[in-house]
Amino acid sequence: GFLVNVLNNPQFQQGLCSTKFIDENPDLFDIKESKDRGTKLLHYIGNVIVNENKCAEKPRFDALHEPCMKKDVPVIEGSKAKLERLGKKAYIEEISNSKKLLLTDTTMRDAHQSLIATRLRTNDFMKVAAATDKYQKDLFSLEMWGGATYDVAYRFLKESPWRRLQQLREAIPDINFQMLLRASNAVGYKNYPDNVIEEFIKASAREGIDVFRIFDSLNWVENMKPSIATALEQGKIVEGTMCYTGDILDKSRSKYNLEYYLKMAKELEDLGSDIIAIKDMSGLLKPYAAYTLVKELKKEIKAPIHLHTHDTSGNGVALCLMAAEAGVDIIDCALESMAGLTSQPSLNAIVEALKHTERDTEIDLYGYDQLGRYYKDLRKVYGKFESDLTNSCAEIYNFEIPGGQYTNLKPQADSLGLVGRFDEVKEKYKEANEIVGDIIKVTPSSKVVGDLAIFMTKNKLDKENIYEEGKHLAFPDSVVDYCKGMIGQPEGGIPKALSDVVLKGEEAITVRPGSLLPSEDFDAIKEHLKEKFNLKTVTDLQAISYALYPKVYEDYLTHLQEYNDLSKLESDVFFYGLNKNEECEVEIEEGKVLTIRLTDIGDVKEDGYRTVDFELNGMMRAVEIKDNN
Ligand code: 3PY
Ligand code: ZN
Repeated sequence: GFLVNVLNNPQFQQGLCSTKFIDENPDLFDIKESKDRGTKLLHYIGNVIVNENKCAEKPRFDALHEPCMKKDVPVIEGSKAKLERLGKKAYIEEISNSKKLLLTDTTMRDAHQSLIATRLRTNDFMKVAAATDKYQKDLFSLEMWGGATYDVAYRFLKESPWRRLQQLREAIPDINFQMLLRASNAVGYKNYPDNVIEEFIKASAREGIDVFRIFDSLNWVENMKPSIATALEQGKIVEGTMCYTGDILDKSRSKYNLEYYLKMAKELEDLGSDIIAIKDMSGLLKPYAAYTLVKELKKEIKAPIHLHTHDTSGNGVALCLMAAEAGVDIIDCALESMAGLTSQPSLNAIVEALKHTERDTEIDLYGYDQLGRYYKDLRKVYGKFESDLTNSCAEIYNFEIPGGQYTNLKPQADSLGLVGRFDEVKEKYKEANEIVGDIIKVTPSSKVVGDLAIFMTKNKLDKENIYEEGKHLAFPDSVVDYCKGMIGQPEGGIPKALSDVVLKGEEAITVRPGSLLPSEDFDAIKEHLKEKFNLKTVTDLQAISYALYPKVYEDYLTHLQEYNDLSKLESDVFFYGLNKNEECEVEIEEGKVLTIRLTDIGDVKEDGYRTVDFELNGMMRAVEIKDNN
């Protein structure tokens, strides 16, 4: 059917499948197939209405603010154009010499990852892509890919992250694109074989990433070497990254002290990093500590310093200003309607705070306001993914939970039968961190601590009894992998008392996991996918996605075959379906628009199905939907 035609189309196979792809390939759709697509859409929407929205009244959303494009802004050179004109070396030097503070906008990656469970869809970004390109040229970069965006796209949005990158690249040619790469964990939760990491980085560079922020979840530099080297070979900007934890001003905590970070920064610079990033994923870097850390790094390190933080404590802007005062070169922030709390500090606030100072960003906020108003409206459509965190929490300094995890841990605990016990889980998180050896906590090491915390809460374990009681218990997979050395080596090593009780005699490794993992056979993957999904050819990008996430990727392909491409559906319909007598339009190919109206939702019948009645382009159509509630 349609999917097979699409997937076999050479243009799709080369990964050039932009929105234009369908427009340019009308031969893919004969009349029967286009009917088929209508039916599949009705099934998707029917299923959302019955099983996601549980037949409830759908919230009403106002029209989204459309950024005004009329304002004449001074024509300036975009950061990507400048990078290409000057070449990497001179471009980086210019950053080092610049008095003005440069900014990265994380709205398209970390901001929504931390606020609304990474759910923003490509369709919604594309609506403001032109405005973004016009108004945000003066940014150092847009962080718009990597981290959790990759698997969430397949898992929950049923769209391809590669297509997002391609479409945004085409629509935003002038601004540097930045991604977050978990070193040997790529955009996943475990170490992958070296050849997977290599192919993934090469493909990301080819498809449009300019800046690779590379970190290891245990700050184990050994584990960062292959990805740093590969990204450098592609000629891209590499940000060698240190994850910040602890408190360098607290002299009673000696493990992650100033010397620790200075030493690591030096190592990363020696590996050829163009920029050194401080990744404060949990918002633990306090303002005065930020000042000291940046000041000392600027003395020791030639490369520019790029600061990333989260505003969970409410100290975000303050620490950015202190870092600016100490000479930081670039800071991550987000449009104000997507900033604050577990997200990044507000870009607008930082720009205003630095006006008429030495570090003035010289950013004209007009266009940023236009974009911010769009995201403010849009965020309501994603309301159901918001956490219930409504105020800043300085308690984060005590628990050290990363921004993204902070919003996820509660639903995770709830779903595992710990409803109403989140305070306990947070206390256990702290205790679990001690048990695993006071480690850096960021994806995926944060998952080890989170899983252990939940496990301890459920099994009534504490740091006294865990070594005895644990003998009879199977620990969570993430904890077992950690003890086996499969995510790497933490500072100070893995505590023996823990690995003894967790591994129960199994062996652990101390070398880089990637050096032991057998190479992935991409040809075999392609053959497998061809056969299983009846495809003529499989692209390199598809094979990479399978190598990273076999099950998630197969589920995505199955969903695509069942419901077709849903990327043109508006997000309110994608997430909530339709109300009775509400209508939506879906452009399934250029000039071909389907109008869909919901007319009735039937009662559950004996067989567990409901009949959902629609009008499709004015014609009555009923679909049978199984009610899973
Ligand atoms: C990620 O790895 O996705 C993160 O944002 C970690 O902070
Ligand atoms: Zn972050």
